[in-house]
Amino acid sequence: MVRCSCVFFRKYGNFIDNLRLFTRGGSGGMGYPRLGGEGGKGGDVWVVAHNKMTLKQLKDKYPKKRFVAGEGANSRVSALKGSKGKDCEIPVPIGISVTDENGKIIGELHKEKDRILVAEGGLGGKLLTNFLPLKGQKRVIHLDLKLIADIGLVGFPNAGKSSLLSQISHAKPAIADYAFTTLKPELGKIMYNDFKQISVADLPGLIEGAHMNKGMGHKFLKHIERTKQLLFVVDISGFQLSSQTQYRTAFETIILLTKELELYNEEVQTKPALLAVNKMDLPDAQDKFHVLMNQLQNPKDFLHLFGKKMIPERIMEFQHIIPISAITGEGIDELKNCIRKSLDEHANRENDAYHKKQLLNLQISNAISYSEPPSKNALTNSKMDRI
Ligand SMILES: Nc1nc2c(ncn2[C@@H]2O[C@H](COP(=O)(O)OP(=O)(O)OP(=O)(O)O)[C@@H](O)[C@H]2O)c(=O)[nH]1
Ligand SMILES: [Mg+2]
Repeated sequence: MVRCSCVFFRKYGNFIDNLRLFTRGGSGGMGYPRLGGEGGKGGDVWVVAHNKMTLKQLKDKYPKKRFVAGEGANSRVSALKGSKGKDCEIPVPIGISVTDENGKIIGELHKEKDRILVAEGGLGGKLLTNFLPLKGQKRVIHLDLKLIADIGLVGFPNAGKSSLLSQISHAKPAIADYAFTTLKPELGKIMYNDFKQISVADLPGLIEGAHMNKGMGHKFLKHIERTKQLLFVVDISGFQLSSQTQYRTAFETIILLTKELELYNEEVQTKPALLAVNKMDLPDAQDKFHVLMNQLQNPKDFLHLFGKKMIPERIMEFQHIIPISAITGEGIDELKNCIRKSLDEHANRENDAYHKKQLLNLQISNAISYSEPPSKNALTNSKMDRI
């Protein structure tokens, strides 16, 4: 049987968020037994993050998905120490997790030029190896992309997530009056007057049962793992996928989204969240908004409307609830301000926590040095002071 070294990838249109590659470090060079010469080490294979790279480009550029570093040079009379083989660099987008065949994480690339060694070159031949070179490390690796954004949009299909993204940023996502218009994650940037930028990830809509592979949004839930905060977008008139499925009110969609997040990964559900209640330009929207606010203020009074399995362990607490219309622009400025405020507050809290930790470490290390007898070095210094 011929084993295929081709690559598995999931494909959504032109978007690929996972790729399997073969990598091998270069072999070492031959040693020179007669003169005790040492062969060069084989080159290493690195995964390196690049700003503009995508997995699709990587796949198109290297269709064989094999990355082998150069061999170390043999030891020669003119160069007894052979030179090292050429390293091989695999350019990948920022936000990649690299795992081995067993799913063990080798490393993560969070910013431009971050690099991870994935396959080491073999040693050159030397006395220890009887002057024979060693082969490079062979490794199959998986690249898994998780977008890095400040805010992740979470909502049922058709709620107006992409419409909202196009209102608050220069992004031009597809918008249409049917479920699952957005097929792949899209990033946009909110620009503020003081040049601060906040990145927003628009994701395909989620439906109930998403964690059991219903719809397609669950495939993208991993992309909110690294966003700092969540922005729930709900349609004030609720949601109905088709005439065969149950109609859900705005409140129900919030509860069901919360449950889906919880079933996916409880940690995601603990992220700070904001709620944008969209389509406030529609008739009766104001009345429905009052009803929704009452439900959100007293959620326990309304949970009996749900089947037991649909009730989340923890009800989402929103930092801000903002009624908006992504069509007329109503509430958009306020939403932008709330997003900014919420992220700034979060950053301040993280900063405070960091400083407190630093202070604590300092106090601990001071306490340790007070309780320790003075070191030899300290004695020498004090002696020197006297001299
Ligand atoms: N009346 C009104 N319609 C809106 C508003 N926002 C979005 N829509 C409409 O709602 C429909 C769905 O909008 P999208 O932005 O594509 O919704 P989505 O949440 O991105 O949908 P998916 O990509 O399928 O998950 C489109 O026909 C929009 O024009 C709004 O504030 N008011
Ligand atoms: Mg969309």
